[in-house]
Amino acid sequence: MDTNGKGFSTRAIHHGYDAGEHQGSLNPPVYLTSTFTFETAEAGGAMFAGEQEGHFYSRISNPTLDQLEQRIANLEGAEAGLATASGMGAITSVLWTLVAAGDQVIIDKTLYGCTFAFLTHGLTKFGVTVTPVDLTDPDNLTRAITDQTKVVYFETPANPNNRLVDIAAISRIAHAQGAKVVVDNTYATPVLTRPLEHGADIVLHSATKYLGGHGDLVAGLIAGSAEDMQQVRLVGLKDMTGAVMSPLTAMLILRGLKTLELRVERHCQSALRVAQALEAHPAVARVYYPGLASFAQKPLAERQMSNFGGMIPFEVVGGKAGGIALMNRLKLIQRAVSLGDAESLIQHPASMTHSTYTPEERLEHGIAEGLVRLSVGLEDADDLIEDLMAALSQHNAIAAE
Ligand code: 3LM
Repeated sequence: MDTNGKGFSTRAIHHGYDAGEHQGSLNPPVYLTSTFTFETAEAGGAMFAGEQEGHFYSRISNPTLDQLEQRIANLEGAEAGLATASGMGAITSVLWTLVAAGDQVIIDKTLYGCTFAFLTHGLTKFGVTVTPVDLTDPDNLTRAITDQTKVVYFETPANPNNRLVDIAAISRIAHAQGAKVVVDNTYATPVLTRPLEHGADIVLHSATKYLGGHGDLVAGLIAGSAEDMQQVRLVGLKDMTGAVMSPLTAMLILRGLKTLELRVERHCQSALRVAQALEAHPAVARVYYPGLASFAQKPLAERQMSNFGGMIPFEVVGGKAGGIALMNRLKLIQRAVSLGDAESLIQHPASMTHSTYTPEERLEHGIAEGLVRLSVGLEDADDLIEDLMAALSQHNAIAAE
């Protein structure tokens, strides 16, 4: 179907699929197959040599994944997409492709814990220099970038503290040195930010989160130029990580994408109300939500995002003990890592998602020990606020003791 010029949701539902080509099946068929037969032995050889197009093994390509890859590419404004088994599979497949021993990767100071661990403990074992830089000020990149810098890597908003990075400013500086810019867009989703439109080269996702949207799968997605995606497919994914998505998972994400815009609108609407209610409560010390007037980078949020997302990191009075006590008193909001699900989820980054940082690193990288992170789900905002206020009212009594 030609979805050129159509709106986001129309493209999320229809792009790249024509029921008429599949016996009228409204939804794309799921090709549950590991391998594909060759018409002739010569045809098989030609496919391996890259002289003939076609699917021959599902670690390299599969029609169901192909459908999903076209859709994410379209939604991110990219030439091509690539599906992976997890967000970490996306990150490792991209980086193993782009760097070699002797190269430098510059990363923002705040990254998801396992991404930080892969870069600082994993890649460095193979002779790659990884330099954390505070990219919230682009001038810091100008000072840190060298001829060895191959990749500048960051999240915006960053997990867990919602720090924002100016994609356009960072891309200008990186490109002047010939470095590629890779953005983890898991938090914003292409509904709120499309990094490639701001100059980034590659965008990637933990599709486990908002893109899948229902907490029932683990997956990753990548989008960028056709040339970069082909490289990542044939080097990083096929040979180095093997982190291939299952066709059943691709089907679930195609289903999730149909409601992505609707869901993200609701996540944002509820999150603003919850953030305002939290900020107004005396037992809450700080709320880091880009939609609040108190958020230091609000002008950048307004420039780079079409709304402010569903994630609320906040600190309660009483630091870490206070945060943990609050979590344990919640009745509706679930204690769990991950994010972007229908269910609201709360977790404690210092002991959970960001326990891969040392306490010193967390301090230096702006991840407070007392921070708790709320992923605002799709329940009624009134019920979420009631749950939080009930837990916080007990907090007042304890804090006063
Ligand atoms: C979490 N995050 O709770 P997978 N990039 C970002 C992420 O938040 C994540 C990944 C990549 C969480 C997972 S912690 C054990 C649970 C910004 C994951 C990695 O490989 O699909 O989990 O994506 O913050």
